[in-house]
Amino acid sequence: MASEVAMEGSTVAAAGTTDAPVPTDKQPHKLDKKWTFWFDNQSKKHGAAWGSSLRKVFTFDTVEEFWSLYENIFKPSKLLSNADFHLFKAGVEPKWEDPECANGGKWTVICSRKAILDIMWLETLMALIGEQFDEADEICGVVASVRQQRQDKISLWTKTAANEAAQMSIGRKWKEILNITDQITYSFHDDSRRERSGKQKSRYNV
Ligand code: MGP
Repeated sequence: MASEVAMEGSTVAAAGTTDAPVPTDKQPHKLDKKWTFWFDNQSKKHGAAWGSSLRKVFTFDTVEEFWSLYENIFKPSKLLSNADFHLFKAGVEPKWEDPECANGGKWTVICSRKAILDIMWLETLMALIGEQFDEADEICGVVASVRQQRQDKISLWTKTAANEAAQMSIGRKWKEILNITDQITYSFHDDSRRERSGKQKSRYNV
């Protein structure tokens, strides 16, 4: 029979039992929601349809899983050119076509140096899983894009592009989190979908 002893506020079972409860201080720290990492290596798909190399990597909902994933694989500076990393809310696909993203848009920060790209990526990931945005329901996810001919960038995708107040609040908060003063711009997915020229019309600035 399992005998239990209290140790520093946690409950542990005596050795020799098979159904020992996990000490509370060893239990994983649950996040508010589930998140999914995605990866897209576009460099391998010359001529292939957009999205054909987009892969779901892992869905997690604890702090411990996040750090283990981050430490092992997720550094955008190590990506080859034309590759993207995504962290999106579980159930939301990082595509304009996803119902949560269809009427949305994105704030974009240009990263001039790889070291800055890594720092901004990590700061943004922690802000998302740590629910630091007041308008958290508006956020779909974040994408780090490494581009050969252009500068690398990080884009924060949101849900309701037409809701200017919400987007401005998110843009301001993101700049604060990244500790940047340069202007950042918000574009609508609808415009990107229509134009497809590589030129992004900026709708809001902050
Ligand atoms: P991109 O990868 O978002 O931008 O979109 P990139 O490569 O950094 O270049 P930019 O200068 O356009 O910012 C590049 C192209 O990929 C788009 O013009 C679309 O043709 C296609 N594409 C990108 N996204 C995010 C989508 C998407 O969600 N759905 C579809 N169908 N095509 C997309």
